[in-house]
Amino acid sequence: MDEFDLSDHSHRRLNVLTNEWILVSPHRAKRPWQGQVEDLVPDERPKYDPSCYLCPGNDRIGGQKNPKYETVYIFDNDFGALLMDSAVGEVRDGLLQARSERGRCRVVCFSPDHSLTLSGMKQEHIVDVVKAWTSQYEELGALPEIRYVQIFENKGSMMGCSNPHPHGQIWANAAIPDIPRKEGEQQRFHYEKTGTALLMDYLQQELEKKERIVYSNEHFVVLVPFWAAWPYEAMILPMQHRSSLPELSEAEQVGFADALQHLSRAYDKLFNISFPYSSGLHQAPTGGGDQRHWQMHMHFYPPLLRSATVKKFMVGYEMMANPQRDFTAEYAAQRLRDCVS
Ligand code: H2U
Ligand code: ZN
Repeated sequence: MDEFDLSDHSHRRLNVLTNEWILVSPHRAKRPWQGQVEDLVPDERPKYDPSCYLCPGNDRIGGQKNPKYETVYIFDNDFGALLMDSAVGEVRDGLLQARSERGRCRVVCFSPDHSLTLSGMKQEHIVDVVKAWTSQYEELGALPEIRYVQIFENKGSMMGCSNPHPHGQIWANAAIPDIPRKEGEQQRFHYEKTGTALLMDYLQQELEKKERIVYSNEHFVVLVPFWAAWPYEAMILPMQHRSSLPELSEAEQVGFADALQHLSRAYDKLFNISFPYSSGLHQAPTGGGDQRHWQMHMHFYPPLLRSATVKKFMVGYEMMANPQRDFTAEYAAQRLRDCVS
C-alpha cells in the first residue's frame, strides 16, 4: 500500500471551528468530466438603473424612497425576517418547542454605483463599508434585546441574490444562532485549555506552512481553510487577536478592506466572471460576558466548482452524512494565489 498522502488519498479533515468533519477525495479530481464548461458573457450594467430599488433616489418596493446617497447607505429591511415589536411567547408541548424571536434586519448598499461589486470598488470606498459594518455591529449590539449581529452578503443570482446592485444584509437577533454558537463553544474550549485564541494558533500554523495562504498584508490574511468544504471556500483573518470589528485600528480597517479587495478580484479572475458567493462575518456575540476567546473572521462560500456555470452541489452524501470535496484545499489555494494581482 502507498504511503498516506493528503494530496492523493481519501481522508477526513476536522473543522476545528465547528468540530465537524469533511470528506476529501483527491483521487476523484482525476475522473473524466463530460459536463459543459463555458464562460459566461460578463454582465455589463449601467451606473444607475431606474428600475433598481437600491439605486439612489429610487422608490423601494415597500413604498419608501432612497435618498440620493453618495457613500454607503443603510436602511431597515422593508421585509425583515425579524421584527423588534413582534409578540413574545413560548410553546412547550412535549417534544414540540418554540420560542418567539425578535430582531432587526437591515440592508447595506455598498455603493451608489449600480455597476460595481466589491472587487471593482476603490479601496477607500471598501474602507467605508468596513466602517459601516463596524458602527452597525456597535449600534445593533448595544440594543438590550440583541445578542448577535450577523453581517453577510449574497452575491449573484446563483446565491439567491435578488438584485445585482452591490449590497449586503445585517440580521441582528436575540438568540445566538447555531453556527456562531458552535464556533464560540469551540473557541472557548481552546481558550480555557491553552489561554490562546484558537484561530490565532491556527493562523500561526498556516503562516508557517504557507500552502493554503492566498494573500496577506501587514494586518490581514486570506487563506483556504484546511477544512474547506466548498471548492473555493476562503477565510479572511486578522493577524492580531481581535474579537470584533470595533477592536480594529484605522490601519487594520484598511488592511481588512485590502484583503477583501484582493480576494474578490482573485475570485472574479478565476473563472472570468463576477464570482458568486455567500460571505459573512463571525464576531463575538454582543450584550456582555467574557468574549476574549473569540477571534473575528470572515467566511466566503462560493458555489462554483469548475467554471462559470459548473456548480458544486451540496446534495446526497453532503445532506445525509457530511460535506465532501474532490480537489484539495491546497490546490484551491494555489489556483486562487495564481489569480491574485
Ligand atoms: P438579497 O440581498 O438577497 O438580494 O436581498 C435584498 C433585500 O432587500 C431583501 O432582504 C430587501 C429584501 O427584503 N428589500 C427591501 O427591504 N426593500 C425593497 O423595496 C426591496 C427589497
Ligand atoms: Zn441599483
